[in-house]
Amino acid sequence: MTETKDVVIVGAGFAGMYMLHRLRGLGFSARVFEAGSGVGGTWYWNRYPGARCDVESMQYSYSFSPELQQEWHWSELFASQPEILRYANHVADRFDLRRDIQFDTRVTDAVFDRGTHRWTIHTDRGDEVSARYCVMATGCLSTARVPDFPGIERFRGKTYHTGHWPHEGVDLTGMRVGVIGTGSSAIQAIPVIAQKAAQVTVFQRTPNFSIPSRNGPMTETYEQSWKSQYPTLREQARHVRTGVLTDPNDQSALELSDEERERIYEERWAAGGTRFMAAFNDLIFSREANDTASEFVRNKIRATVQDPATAELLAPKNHPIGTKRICVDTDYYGTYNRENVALVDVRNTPISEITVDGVRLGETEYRFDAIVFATGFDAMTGALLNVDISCDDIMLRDKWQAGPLTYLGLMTAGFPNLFMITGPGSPSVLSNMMVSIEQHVDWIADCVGYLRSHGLDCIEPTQESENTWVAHGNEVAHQTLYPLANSWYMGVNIPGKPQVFMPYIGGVGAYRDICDEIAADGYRGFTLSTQEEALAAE
Ligand code: N01
Repeated sequence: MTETKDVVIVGAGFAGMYMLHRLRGLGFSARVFEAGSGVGGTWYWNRYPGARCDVESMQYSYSFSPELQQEWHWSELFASQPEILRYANHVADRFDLRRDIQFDTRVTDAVFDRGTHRWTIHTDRGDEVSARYCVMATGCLSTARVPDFPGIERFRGKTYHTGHWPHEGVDLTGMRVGVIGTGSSAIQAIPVIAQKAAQVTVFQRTPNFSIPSRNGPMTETYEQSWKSQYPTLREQARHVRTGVLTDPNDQSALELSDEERERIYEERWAAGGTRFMAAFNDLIFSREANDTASEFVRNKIRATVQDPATAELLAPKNHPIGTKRICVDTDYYGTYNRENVALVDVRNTPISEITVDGVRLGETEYRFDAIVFATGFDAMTGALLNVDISCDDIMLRDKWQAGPLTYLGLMTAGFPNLFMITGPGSPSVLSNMMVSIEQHVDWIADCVGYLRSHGLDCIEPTQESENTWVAHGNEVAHQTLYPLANSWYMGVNIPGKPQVFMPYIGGVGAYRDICDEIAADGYRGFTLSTQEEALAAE
């Protein structure tokens, strides 16, 4: 039996949940499909030891409900994964979302019919739903990736991926553990694993810059400083570059004396977190300015790690700070001073295979009881392209063969009535995801409300507007230092993936203004039509 809905939403993370809430408020019927057994998306899957958000919780939370943001209490400045998952569950209960979410169900394909202006969506559990609109709320970092190491299936011990951590937890006490990767996930996990494991060996291909979080318990005073001004602060966050209030300093790093610049870096380092990158206004634009910040952090690493050879290996030299996602940690570098932690450089001698007993590099074999793959994700496009999305017999993955093409990161030409929340071409991963999710959900909700109130039922970007947006996105990206790094922002971590800078770097505030102006201008750059008009035009 085909079920009929106004909207199908794919994913019940923070994007899918809020989308459902907004659509219900407008009187649309919606069905959410979620592959996991619960809500929370990223925070449902990434349960590795030490997992926590590196945006402060007072900012990494929904702003749409004044009651919700006043009543919820975060116990730490940076919430841990279990606490964020509790929050997601609380939201699902508070807004009675579960009755429209079908869990343990993966959407397999979605086909648009230009005759009816409807999507037909299928799932791996045999569901078939006909929907006017399809909203992909599939997340930017939800397709975990284990590199194709030969011999992986032979390993006698246990293997884990940080993005698919067992829900029952893992006891690594007394074990010899190999950790592959040194991105954000590994940098959070390694210090915690090292406290229990007998031995931790970290395999590093590219060192990352990491800033101490200075996490701590939430104080009543700090909490109230936010809650008493929430409407104002949330509004400010919506208009700053990253969607995070970081106390930006609008000075160039190059206009100060060495002493004064160093003093500012020291202050930011002591304060902790990603606000370090807001120390000066040109750190992502000027290599010379960036070098001063990069060298400051390298010196911090050298001062922290006792073994000089290990410190040099940990100090990033091949990419400017911030051009790979900056990491935020609790005692990451200090962990290398423990006797049970060792660092192995795999840049020059890559991992050749996984053996029955462990990991082999050239002639050297490292033996383990467990291997943790902290090897990242097929970011931004992976989850979207895992679904067979098609229109006019064209698959989205074929259209995007040379890289994702979108208008505003919200829609793609040739695929009407298909929305993406925080899709490629929008600020997404370069921003506070909560701010960007709310902005996209509100825009989409307003858009489908507009179509309904104007007697329309179809929206699709023109090819021209998409071309212009993609060109603009590339132009802005290349004004920064970001393309200098081999990052997942560029798709470099996935063999064969096209190398284009995927998120929009123009800033959350500027981007919001563009989206709002386009909507206010009757959805400039989109073709809006009724079924009859579309058929007549054929
Ligand atoms: O993944 P990553 P992640 N041999 O892709 C290495 C968000 N996040 O899960 O850099 C050896 O960053 C790879 O090396 P290289 C955040 O946006 C947020 O850590 O490709 N090594 C790299 O070191 C983050 O950026 C939070 O040379 C191999 C690592 O694996 C994003 O998620 C917490 C390899 C992968 O790092 C992804 O982070 C966690 C190979 N064959 C994550 N293949 C917070 O909010 C890959 N690597 C706190």
